[in-house]
Amino acid sequence: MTPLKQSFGAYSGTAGDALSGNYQVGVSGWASHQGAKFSTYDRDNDNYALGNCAQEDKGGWWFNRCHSAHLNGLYYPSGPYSAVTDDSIVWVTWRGWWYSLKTTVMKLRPADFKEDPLTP
Ligand SMILES: [Ca+2]
Repeated sequence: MTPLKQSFGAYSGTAGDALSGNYQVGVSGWASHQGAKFSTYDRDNDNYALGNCAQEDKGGWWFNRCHSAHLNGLYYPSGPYSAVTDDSIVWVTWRGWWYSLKTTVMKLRPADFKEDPLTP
């Protein structure tokens, strides 16, 4: 089965745009999650030729090489942590790679979603 590619629209919010990789010049080639396929420990669909990001970073995600955001990583109760890889729950533009977030929420909707269903 071919994994589905995800896509997302323009960022808005206060935590920074970790998904697009546009937070720093020159990193979007490996940092952007746009169009990434979902990878798991046994399904390596990322763009990292030397390994499997889902195995290294301990959770399934739409990895590139590997991530700037990873909301399915490990939870380290202390917040700041050290590990072999940045395998925690990460949103790099808010707390960096070495801070494990405590709570995240993902809200998904169809690509053809309309906020006002009466507007064509
Ligand atoms: Ca790989």
